Amino acid sequence: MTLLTDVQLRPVLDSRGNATVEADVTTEDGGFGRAAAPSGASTGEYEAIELPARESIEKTTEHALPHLEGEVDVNHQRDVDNALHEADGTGNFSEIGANSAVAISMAAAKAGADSNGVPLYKHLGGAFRGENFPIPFGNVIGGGEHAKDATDIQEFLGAPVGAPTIEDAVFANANLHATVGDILDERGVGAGKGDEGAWAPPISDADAFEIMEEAVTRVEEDVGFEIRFGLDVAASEMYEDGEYVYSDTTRSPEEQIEYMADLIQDYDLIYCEDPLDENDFEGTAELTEAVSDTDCRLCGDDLFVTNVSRLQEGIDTGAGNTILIKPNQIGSMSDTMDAIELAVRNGYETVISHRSGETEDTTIAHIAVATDAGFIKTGAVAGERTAKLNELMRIADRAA
Ligand code: 2PG
Ligand code: MG
Repeated sequence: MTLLTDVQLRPVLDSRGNATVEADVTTEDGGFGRAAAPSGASTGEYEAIELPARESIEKTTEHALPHLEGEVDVNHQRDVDNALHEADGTGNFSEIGANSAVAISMAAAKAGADSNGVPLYKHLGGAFRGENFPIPFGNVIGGGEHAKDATDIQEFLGAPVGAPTIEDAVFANANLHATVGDILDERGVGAGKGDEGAWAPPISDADAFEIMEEAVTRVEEDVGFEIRFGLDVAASEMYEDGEYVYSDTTRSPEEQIEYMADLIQDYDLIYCEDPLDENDFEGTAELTEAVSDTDCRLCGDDLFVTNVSRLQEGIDTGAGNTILIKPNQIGSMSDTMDAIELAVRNGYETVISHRSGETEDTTIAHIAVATDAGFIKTGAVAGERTAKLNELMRIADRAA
């Protein structure tokens, strides 16, 4: 029994310059944990509810802290998370805010780890064996809700599948990011960067595919191992009145399924996230079937929102074969672990993910290692992204 004795909440900056919630948790034996909530831009309709940071802090301080301080055991994470749920009382954290809830939940896990004298990934149940590491998806070209006047598809993601070590994988993605920058330069295309540090050039999706292929070939030659790429289509963001609206065309749901299947086959995509609207389980199942002879991880982000009921619907209908895991989509560590467990039991791959609005918090790196996730999505460059990547390399080096 290690009592949680104190919770401090404060607003801190996220990578977009918005206020987010940071939590400090202390235990009776001096254990300490600090965590901050990330924040999405292309948020799913069914996500747990984030409140403005200061409002969430005020409500959580009033309603939840009295049920936590001196009341729960940090070695029983479910007690911490149940107390948060009970204090909120809504099922989706709309009363106290999922941002405070997830920050406290993650900070309590870290305080528990500290009190036990082990790194978070071990406290969460994993033991890094050295030979397994999550393959990092590196966002190198992007648009959608993350950058104006850039690609329609939200993210073009490098996947260094042949990298022998996490270090090789992380640096391959950085190399890919730099190489895309060189190619844009050679083509005379000026580009800023989107919310996650990816290049946000004013080019078509077709041009982005061409540049990705070229960049992957160049980096493969340089590093000597296989690199593939994938997409986060974030299709809900382009779905309007029953159609997918692209800058140059519109597609019906049937045409969207065909288009996605063609892209997966033509570019040998290893990954395709949210190819269809977040309510379209049947269409996603149809696409899953259509590409079942490929090794493409067809992933639900807005579709599943790290929620066991929605994932169960996906399992029942055959929609997708992979789930994106974002702790703040569901609001607590226990709910996050439940989603991972349900996925693994049903043969779904897991991708532990950052949000477009991030902080220097590294919790997702530990979750990925603890649960032996196949992949982690956390950008390629930019400090709030490299925080997670550097932590993965520290874990591999046993220094975290
Ligand atoms: C996504 C994420 C992260 P956001 O759609 O997968 O890349 O973006 O945090 O804006 O939802
Ligand atoms: Mg997504």
